[in-house]
Amino acid sequence: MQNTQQNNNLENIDLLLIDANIATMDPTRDTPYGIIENAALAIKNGEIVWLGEQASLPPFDAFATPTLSIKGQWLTPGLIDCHTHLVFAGSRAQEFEQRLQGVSYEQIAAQGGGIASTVKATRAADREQLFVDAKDRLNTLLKEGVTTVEIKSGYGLDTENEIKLLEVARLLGEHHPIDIKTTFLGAHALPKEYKGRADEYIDLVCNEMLEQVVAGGLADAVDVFCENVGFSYEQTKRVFAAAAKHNLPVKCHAEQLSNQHGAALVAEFNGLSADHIEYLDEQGVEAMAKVGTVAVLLPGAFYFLRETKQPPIELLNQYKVPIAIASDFNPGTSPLCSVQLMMNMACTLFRLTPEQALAGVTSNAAKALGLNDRGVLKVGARADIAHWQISHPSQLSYQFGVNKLSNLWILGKLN
Ligand code: DI6
Ligand code: FE
Repeated sequence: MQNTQQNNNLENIDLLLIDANIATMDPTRDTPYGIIENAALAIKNGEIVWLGEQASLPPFDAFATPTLSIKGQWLTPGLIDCHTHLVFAGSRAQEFEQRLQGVSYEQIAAQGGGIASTVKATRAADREQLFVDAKDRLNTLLKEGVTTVEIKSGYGLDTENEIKLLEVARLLGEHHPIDIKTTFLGAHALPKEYKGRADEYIDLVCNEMLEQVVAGGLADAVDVFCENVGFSYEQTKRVFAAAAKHNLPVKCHAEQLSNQHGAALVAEFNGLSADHIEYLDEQGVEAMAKVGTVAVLLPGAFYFLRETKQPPIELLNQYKVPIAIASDFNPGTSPLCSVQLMMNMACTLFRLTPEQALAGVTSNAAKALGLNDRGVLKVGARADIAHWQISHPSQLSYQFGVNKLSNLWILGKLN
């Protein structure tokens, strides 16, 4: 038996799912996708209290137990989008047109467009507008089976507006069924009022901003955009050191457009993840492998920017670095609000297997957020469960736009 703490008392459970095929994504099971066929799963108080082959279900009172037959279809962990910039205002559709006429992302940023234009719109937006727009985006994700979403700040770029974004993200967590984790990304871009004074801006991020973020309990992690168009290695290091002082875990937008060695740096700080990583080299991979930093692939941004440099998938596999996949949902480089599309893209663009793609939005996405209570269906885990009308879990990566979600439970509650 794999699950030694299996609860064999099925009295007073909230729900028993039977006749299911379960892709547990539990790496301790030695089947692909951690599959258990002809399985059952019991939920109590928002947790999984039993799962296994139905033939070994302990006796239970069939009249008193709320039971649902999955009819031979599939259960997976609820999907996790571990990297989004989902709270923002405005649109960058015109910039998209410009880029298609040959202007590069870096050129647009240098002309004061790009992130700066979203910052302008976001600063002008009130909390209510930001909340309503973000709620719509979360609803879109919920409909495709997403149960946990990470949301970064980074379009405020001053203390008041960074706090505003994180407060809206926290409020979404209170009012939306999706569980929200927040990340402080004050070091996303240099605001125009700090032009030529990047180190002073980093002082603001490390001191005033971070102190207020911590005082308000507004962030679960800290992120930096370490890039030519973002912040240098040294500046990134200062932000990580400040985060460490406050015991906040760090992550990094690393090696997206060039190799700044941000991945090795985030690993040095025992960071949760290095994200994008198209330009990651072997030393960076090795550094991540040593401490278990997760590689977060963002195929939406790769596709939308029409990048050609592939992330080093073979090296990541060789060094057994856990790979997660996320939407990077944002108005500039990935206005693509779909985790299932990312799964398909991770397979077609980066040659991941459908099993790796599903692990990328479940078990490894949970790791990228430092969460060990979800992403895998096992006894003791949160009952965040998606029920799909599919004939095999590879179908979740194979197909896009055909919604096969039948039911979605978050903390055991049907949505
Ligand atoms: N890398 C990205 O792809 C996004 N942020 C980042 O650091 C882009 C954000 C934007 O263009 O608005
Ligand atoms: Fe991003």
